[in-house]
This record gives sequence, structure tokens and C-alpha cells, in this order.
Amino acid sequence: MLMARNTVLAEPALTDKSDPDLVPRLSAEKLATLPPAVTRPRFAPRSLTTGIVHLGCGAFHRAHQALVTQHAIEQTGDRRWGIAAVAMSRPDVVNALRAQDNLYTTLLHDGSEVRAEVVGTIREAVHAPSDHLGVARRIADPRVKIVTLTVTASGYCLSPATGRLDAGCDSVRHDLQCRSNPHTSIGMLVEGLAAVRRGGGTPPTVISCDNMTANGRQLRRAVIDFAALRDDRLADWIERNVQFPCSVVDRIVQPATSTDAAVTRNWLGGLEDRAPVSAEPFLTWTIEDFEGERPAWELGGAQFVSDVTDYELAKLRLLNGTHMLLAYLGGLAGHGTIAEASSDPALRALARQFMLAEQGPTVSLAEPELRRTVDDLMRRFRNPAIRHDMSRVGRNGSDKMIPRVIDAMSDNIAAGRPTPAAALLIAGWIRWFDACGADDAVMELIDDRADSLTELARGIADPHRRASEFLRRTDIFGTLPESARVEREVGDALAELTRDEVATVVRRRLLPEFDKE
Ligand code: CS2
Repeated sequence: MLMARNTVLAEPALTDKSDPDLVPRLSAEKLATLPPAVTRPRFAPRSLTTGIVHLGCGAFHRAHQALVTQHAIEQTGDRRWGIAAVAMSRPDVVNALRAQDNLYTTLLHDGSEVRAEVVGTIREAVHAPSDHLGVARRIADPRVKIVTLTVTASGYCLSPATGRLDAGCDSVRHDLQCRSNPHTSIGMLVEGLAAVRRGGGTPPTVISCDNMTANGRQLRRAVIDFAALRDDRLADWIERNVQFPCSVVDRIVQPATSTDAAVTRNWLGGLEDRAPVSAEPFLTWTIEDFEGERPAWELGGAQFVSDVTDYELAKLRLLNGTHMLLAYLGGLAGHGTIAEASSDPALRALARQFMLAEQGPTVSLAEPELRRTVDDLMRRFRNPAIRHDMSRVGRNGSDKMIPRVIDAMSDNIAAGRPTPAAALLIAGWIRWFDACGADDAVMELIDDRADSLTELARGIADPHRRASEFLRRTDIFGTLPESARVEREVGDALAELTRDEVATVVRRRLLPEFDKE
């Protein structure tokens, strides 16, 4: 049965059958009694005031920005940087956090060992749809100096064809009509910034932490376009006064599994935590320099640079692009996780070839650094303790194609370099629509464009025609150079994937030096 869902994968808080009254819960009071091996905040969480509003209180934020902020506060003792973490749709995580004084455990798995750290930077957990105060009023609080976002590309309400706000989409239309109760992050930001302007205050700096090209500039465009639909003077004020630095985040994170819940309980000496997160130890956060007050994030693991472009291209094309390759082809080959797919000899060789011979030459890393980065990435992908499943990594492929695959493919075509792995990745994604519909499907199809793409996939049996129709979707692929050749290569790969084993199709495209590895 096809399970198309037009929403991002929800992050459920762990459900637990135990009686909440009988199982002691993680709480501020119990922090001092935690076993010594557990790292805990070196400040009293309740002593923080809220200086940051974060939109998108998912696992990623809690294992990344919230932790970097904790380490920065520990270094400086500056208590102004508590976070109001806003869940945009589901209330589960908010409810779980509230019942434990907004504390939660981050488990860091390096593949052989686990470390546990309790995080205490979330000052308030907010469920946007039921929040009485309203996210905009929180943003407008003069103590709030920073707004960060992890809402995925679709949360920016931009039209891929124009790069401008999609003013026709239902949620944007709703937010324009119903200003006091916006549903989108863009509507919330504009309403909050409008309140700052009315009050004559200094606006917060707004930092995108989503995996997108030039994320700060895209966010700025969306916010200014939205504001202009309300009032040109507001748009002008935002343009002149609000900073939207770009930032590049990196850490592989998974929502905690039930095994993690049990592991957490052991670490916490029997205390219950219903909102733990699990991640790899690796973490980077590269932020474009900006003016104004902020936590000393550089003391907590972040770095500030004048231009993030090189970091962004390397991250999106090497890590995120290869994740897509492993998810689609790995899923078709029957693997359940990225770790399994990257341990499969044929896929491992293809992933290396894709990074070293296709994506790598389009990013500005010198050969030795590129090789080191690829070796590190392959190690990170193989981390057996991270159950990074295919549905999660493969979701919203239609939003991810251009920045993670097509931009590099276009650069390669312009430079005369062949792109067999990228063509196979695209074919794998197109085939994914059939595979998710199979009776024994283990992957779930999650994509904002799932309906129209499923219809397209079902309507055309011939692989070459189907490849051409998909590739003509400019909202997904933009305008490809040498499109006839790309259509033929993707069509060939799709025909082979329909007929042959994935490993056989992969091996036909391996260059000798990778096939031997
Ligand atoms: C993944 C990312 O799901 C995905 O799209 O590629 O979440 C990836 O794990 C992170 O960007 C790693 O920093």
C-alpha cells in the first residue's frame, strides 16, 4: 500500500506504557542526584532567561544548537541565552519536555561507546498551534536577540522556480489574512518583526540552520516578500534592519529509539526521560559573522566566518548528496539504514566514486583534504549505532535535488565531466515511487509533491519516457544543461533498475579504481 504523506516526518516523543506516577522522571530537582558519569549542565537551568527563540523543536535542534548553546553558557556563565523551543505542529515532544522541566538527554554514539549529556538550555517548550502568548510576541520580547530555525526547505514557502515567496500557497494566504495566528514560520517571523518595529526596538538576528543553499539569503527573501504583501514600509524596515546570516550545520541525528530510551534510563540511574535524542559525536556549525549580541557559540563548538559558501557546498554536495544516493539505491537494494547501505560493497564503492569523481571536483577542497573528508564521511555513514533509516533520509527528495545533486551535476556537465552516479541517483529516486508502493515496502514515501509524482510514475511505464517527464519538472530539477543526454542516461539507468539487481546496475558504472576498492 502506498503511504504518501505530505508532511515532514513527525518526531514522536517516546511512548511509554509504564505508569508515570511510579517511574521517577528526569527533573531539575534530580539533576544533582544523577550518576557521576552523566554530563549535566554546569549552571542551574532555571536561572536562564530566554534570549533565543528557535522554530522547529525537532531532534536536530536539540542535539545541535541547544547543546552548542549549553557549552557556550558553561564557558562564559552568561545566563541570557535560554531557548524558547517552538514545535511547529505536533505537541508530543513539547508535552514530554514540559513534564521534565524541559530537560532531556543527548546520547552520543561513536559506534562502540555511548556518552550521555543532559541538556538544560530549553527554557520553555512551546507548541505553536496551541500557544496562548503567540510565537510572534515571544520573538518581539526585547530580551530575545536571536531567532534560529530548523523547519526544512518547505517551511520557507519559496517557489523553487522563482526563488521568491510562493504567495499563492494556502498557508501563506492564511497567514496574510490571519496575522495574529500565523501557521508558517515566515508568517510568525514577520508578525514578530512587525511588533519589534512598532515598539521601536532592535530586531533579533534571524539564523537559518536548514540544509539549503544560501539559507540566510533565502530566508531573508521569503520574509521580505511576505512583509511586502502586508506593508511596503515594513518590508523596507526589515531590509534595512534585520540580519539573516547564513549558517551550515552538521551532525547526524536520529530521534531516539526504544533501545535508546532504555539506555538513557540506565545512564540516568533509573530516571525516565521521554524526550532523549541520539546523535554521532561529530558536530560543526559554521555561521556567517554578524553584529549584535549572541551567545559565545565559538566556545561551544561553532565557528564564525565571513563567507560560508565553501562550507555549504562541501556539506550539501558531499554529505547530503551522498545520503540521497545511499538512501534511494540502498532502499531499492533492501537495506534499511544508511549504515547498512554504506557497508554494501557495490554501494560503498559508488558512494566514494560519487564523492571523489563527481561531487568533489565541484567543491573547493584540495585533493588530500577531499580524500580525508570522504574517508571521514564513509566512517560516519557506517556508524552502526545510528539507525538513520531510508524513509527519513529519502524524504522530500524533490526539495533536495537541486542543491544537493543537480547544481553539482550542472557544473560537471559544463566542465565536460561524466556524471554516471548522479544519473543513477536520480533514476533510483524515480524508482523509489514504485518501490514505496510495493506490498512489502519498508520505505515510506514522504514528499510535498508525492501526489503529482506518484501519478506521473504510475501513468508512464516506459522508463525513458518516464525519466524525461520527471526531468522536465523544472520545480524539482531546474533547467539542466545537455538535457537530452541526461534524460537518456537517467532513462537507461531506470530501465536497468527495473530489470536488474541494484548491485549489477551499480557495478556497470564503477570506474576501475573504485571497483577494486
Ligand atoms: C540528511 C541530513 O535527512 C537528510 O536529509 O542528509 O539530515 C543529514 O543527516 C544532516 O544534514 C547531517 O548534518
